[in-house]
Amino acid sequence: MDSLYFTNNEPPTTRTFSRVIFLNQEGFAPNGRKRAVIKVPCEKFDIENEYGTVVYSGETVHFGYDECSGDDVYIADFSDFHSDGVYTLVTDKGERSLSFTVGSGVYRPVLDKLVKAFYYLRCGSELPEQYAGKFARPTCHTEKAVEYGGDGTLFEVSGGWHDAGDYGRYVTTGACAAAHLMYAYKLFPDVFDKQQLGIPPQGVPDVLAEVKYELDWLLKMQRPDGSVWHKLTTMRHAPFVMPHEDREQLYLFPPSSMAAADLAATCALGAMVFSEKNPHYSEKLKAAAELSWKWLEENPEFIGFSNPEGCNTGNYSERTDVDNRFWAAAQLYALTGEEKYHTAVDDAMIGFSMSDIGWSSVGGLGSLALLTSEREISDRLRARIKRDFNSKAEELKGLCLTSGYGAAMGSWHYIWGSSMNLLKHAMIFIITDIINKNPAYSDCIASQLDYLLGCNATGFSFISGCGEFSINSPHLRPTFADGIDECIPGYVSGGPNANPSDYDAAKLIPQGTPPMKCFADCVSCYSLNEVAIYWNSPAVFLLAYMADRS
Ligand code: G3I
Ligand code: 9MR
Ligand code: ZN
Repeated sequence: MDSLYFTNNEPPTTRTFSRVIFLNQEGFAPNGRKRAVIKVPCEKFDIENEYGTVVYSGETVHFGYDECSGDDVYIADFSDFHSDGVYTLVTDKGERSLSFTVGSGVYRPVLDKLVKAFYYLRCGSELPEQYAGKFARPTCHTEKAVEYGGDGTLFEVSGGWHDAGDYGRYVTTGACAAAHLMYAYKLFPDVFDKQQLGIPPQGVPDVLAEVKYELDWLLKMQRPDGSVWHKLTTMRHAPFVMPHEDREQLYLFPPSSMAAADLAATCALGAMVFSEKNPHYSEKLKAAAELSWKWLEENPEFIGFSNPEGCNTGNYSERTDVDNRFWAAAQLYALTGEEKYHTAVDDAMIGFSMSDIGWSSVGGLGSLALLTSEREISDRLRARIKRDFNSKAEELKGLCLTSGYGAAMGSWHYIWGSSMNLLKHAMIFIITDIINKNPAYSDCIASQLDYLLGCNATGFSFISGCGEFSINSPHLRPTFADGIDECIPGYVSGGPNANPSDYDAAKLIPQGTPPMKCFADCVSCYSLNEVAIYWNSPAVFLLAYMADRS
């Protein structure tokens, strides 16, 4: 989807939200915090049930000017309303919200859709109607790959998830997304134990079956010496065709030390997660993790990645690998208890955040490895982890409280993939509460979910198929090429980006638009509205936490 401007010679049609009340369009748990944001003057509000009967009345609080959206907003809080049902919020001037639910199961379907979205991204296998329904499609990308610049030897490296709206498969983002899902499972197992997603069963909870699909592919990306190819893509992004129609040559691009470290970490984590359920597989993952660690020891220098001439698929370049190596050491220490990993962890503690938790900065995943393990760690290390999480959470809480929409986001956070920033921040709040054994940030956590599901200045729910006014035209090849109007549900959009850099977004978003409003639900706008596995995965973590509490 190059440009809708180019193809039609006129602006693409995009939907805009026509109401003035913004709230979580899926709804709230009976005992949860419940809020709506109203962008016109309003003193009083009612909650009406499905039959138009007023079941609750309240007064708003004038929050004032919200910097990131440019809106002057009022807050309607009805947290002390606890009855199950489907409702609408109505202001004293007669403006109505979209409908929302109050009920203890409210977040389960959202969580299910978010996890199932990974299934629909499976590469190298058919999605039969039995599991994929109307989104069924043939298998894709099963041709063998060659090494870029190599001797033409063919490698069988099929499998894994498509990374995003494109058909590339990248080790660091895949490893990070799989790790988020495994940590969601480790911390909130009850939520997943009975989950029925309608995917091929593996004798383990479905979320782990889905993770295994990615781990199987990651294992193929490891070379015999333990080094790991950085990515597997065609030379250029495919046109907007179905995956099985993309038949260009696949290339394995040179190894990076980030890829080796992230693979070691994720396989070590997988070895722990699968140890009881599939011991043979667990051993295989452990061996892979150890092999890549050995390669990292033998190759202590940073080996980065940038695209060779002529290649335009994702770069996922990083400037350092110290955080990646820390994560690998921490995860291997948690798995084996061997002192050499503890030493490596202790030695690595300089120059990176220990609470950051996305693919480009994974120190927080190393911290999670240590926090969730029984292994002894030095007081110095424990103190550092606590300090990094607590100070970050306090800083983010400050942003959350000064945002009219409750987003823990400063204007600088609205970049390509801003949803990942928001979701990373939600994860940091959750982990800090776990560290302190005190739910001090639960309101902040709820606010991040509210934003994602519609309580933001665009009015969109940023998860496809969740909420009445949700994104439906993401930059996602199959969703465009399948000829079905409805988008596959469960995808998190990249979200508002104050520096829109694709051709259409740059034209569509007027200069000076406030950061939170720099968004369009437009298929060609990849810098605003693409989807990605590593934007879905922290959302799974957040929804698992929310479902666990409701
Ligand atoms: O970190 C800087 C920050 O310091 C600066 O103030 C800010 C101002 O724009 O930019 C920040 O960098 C941004 C960076 O993402 C942060 O991660 C860049 O502007 C932005 O262009 C960059 O976008 C990345 C994009 O690829 C382009 O490289 C996205 O993070 C990344 O998610 C995205 O990944 C693509 C893959 O290449 C291909 N597959 C799809 C995937 C999703 O869109
Ligand atoms: O579809 C691609 C998307 O996944 C990437 O995030 C984006 C940036 O690398 O690139 C998209 O592909 C575009 C390519 O870069 C330029 N030509 C148009 C492509 C979209 O169809
Ligand atoms: Zn594929």
